[in-house]
Amino acid sequence: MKSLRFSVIFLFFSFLTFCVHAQEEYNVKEHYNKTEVEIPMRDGTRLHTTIYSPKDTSKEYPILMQRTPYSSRPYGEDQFRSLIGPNEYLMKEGNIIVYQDVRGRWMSEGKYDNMRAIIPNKKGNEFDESSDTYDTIEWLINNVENNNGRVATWGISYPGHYAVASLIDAHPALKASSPQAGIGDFFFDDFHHNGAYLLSYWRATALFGYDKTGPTTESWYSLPELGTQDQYQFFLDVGPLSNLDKYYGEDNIFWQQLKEHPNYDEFWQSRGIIQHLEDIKPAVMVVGGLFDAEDLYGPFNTYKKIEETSDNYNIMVFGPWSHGDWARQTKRQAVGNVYFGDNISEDYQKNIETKFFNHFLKGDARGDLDLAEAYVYDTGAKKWNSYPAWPPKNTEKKVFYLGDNQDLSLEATNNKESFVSDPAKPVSYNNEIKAVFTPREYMTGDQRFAARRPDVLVFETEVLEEDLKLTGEIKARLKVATTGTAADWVVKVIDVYPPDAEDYEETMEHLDMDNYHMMVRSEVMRGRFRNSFENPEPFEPNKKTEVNITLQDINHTFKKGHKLQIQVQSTWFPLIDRNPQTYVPNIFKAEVEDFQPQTHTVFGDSSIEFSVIKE
Ligand code: PG9
Repeated sequence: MKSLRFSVIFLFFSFLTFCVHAQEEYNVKEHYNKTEVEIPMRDGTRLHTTIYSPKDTSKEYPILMQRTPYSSRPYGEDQFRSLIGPNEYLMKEGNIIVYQDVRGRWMSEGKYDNMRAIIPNKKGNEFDESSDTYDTIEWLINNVENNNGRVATWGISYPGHYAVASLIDAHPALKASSPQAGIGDFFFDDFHHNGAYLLSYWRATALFGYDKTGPTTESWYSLPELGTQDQYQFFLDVGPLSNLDKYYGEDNIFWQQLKEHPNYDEFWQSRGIIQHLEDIKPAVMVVGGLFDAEDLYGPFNTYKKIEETSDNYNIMVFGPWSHGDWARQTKRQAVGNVYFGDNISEDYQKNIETKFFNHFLKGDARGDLDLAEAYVYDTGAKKWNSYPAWPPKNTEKKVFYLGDNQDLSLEATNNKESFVSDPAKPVSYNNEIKAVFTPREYMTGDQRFAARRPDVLVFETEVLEEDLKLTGEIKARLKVATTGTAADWVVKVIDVYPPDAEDYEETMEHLDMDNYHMMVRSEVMRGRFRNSFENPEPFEPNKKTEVNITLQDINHTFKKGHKLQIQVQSTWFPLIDRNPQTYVPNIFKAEVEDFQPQTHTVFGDSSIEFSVIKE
């Protein structure tokens, strides 16, 4: 607790220092004018839009726009943000920076729709986030003084999703976009992973669940207070998800939608944006964090889909970042206990992000854009790699089997390992009693607490005699059985540190990094969706069954002296909700008696397929 309090105070004062520093060094109000306008969309709905324009009117500027559900505050033409734009370099050199409250949020009119579905071939006044962006750009280039007719969009997370939307049927003035950790699909990002509901996001349901009555500068929702740091205990005591209804009534539209759509039905499918990324014209730079707990599916699949369907300029940058770290000014980059290096975010902002925007917005004459196709940090060797393609083309599969006495073997075995999975005593997803709004640090968290539980299977290599670099896609091909009729399957890829591993400033004071079991990648498959996300099916008790899980890409060197470890488990609480392990049509409506301990088995011909760069 001491270290937590210290780190919160430390973070608070470093944030204050940053603001003061940014303000001391650069005062936005001295260099920019601010106006607020209501821009009419094609259906007449007016969107509240804030425009920061450089006071120096001796030249023209491009427009950099972020559309957001999180407010374009501060409101009032005499109230200024201390930092505007994607980074301080673009702010200081002068650009027209625009923030817009998306339809139905804050000071904008209209009705909000979570992950509003894109309407292909819109007719008449039909609208979506793509047309709202088009109409906004059309208004801006015709009404904002000193603009050079070139526009870019950017944003992180939900704003990143709206940047992706700007690419579809893009306005011709949209020359570039940088969707960063953009949500791709709420069935695979944020609120679900492969159909498992992220209970850890439950409080965030309030953020998007309630309609407001009109334009407002004040929030119209409040987050439920759990009254404890111990979210594991809170949600265990709650029991079946239906007991949460007392916190969110019928007026929480999003909570109702989550409960009514447990499967990947038309409701979720229509809201996925990846499917619409065809024939994209503007230049795109996708940015993501390799330890982003919120949106990994979105950015990886945005880049890959555009690469597949379009011949525009399309690159990606994935660093050793958790959600949004790349936009911060923290000198030391760390995620949880693990430190990755100095000035990683600043170097990215200065030498990649600023170059990208200037090249396409200012026709920057400073030489050709010599950026790589894919910058992907090696999170084990702790250095940047650049690749001519992603996933790299010159790779081959490296397959490990979940073998005898829990070794990772290069051959399948006839072995099998069983464990009792008890929903009354689920495996925690992290080892700290600390309430979260959305999960973050577990992405590099120490997994020793789990490895020592009888309901977590552990398979590992011997101590590596040479570096093992795993780069690209990961596919878990499990062969399992259960005495029940439903089960979740979690696969975790772990880097086991040697006894002499160095500690970092960020390492919690009670912890040493020797034998640290660092999470590198993890994913869950809700077993009912193993063959189809749209049409779930039960397990046949005790029948050997295939469950395949795609884990998000990695670029990680397991260094000599380390070990590669795989953990397999069936509860992950309260990151995800508990599976009753009795097949019910909708787990949101499961009853107490549905939650039963069951014995699960993992067979020795289960495998984890990695990719390695060919020598
Ligand atoms: N993807 C993040 C999020 C979405 C919905 C709820 C909570 C978080 C984000 O937009 O930051």
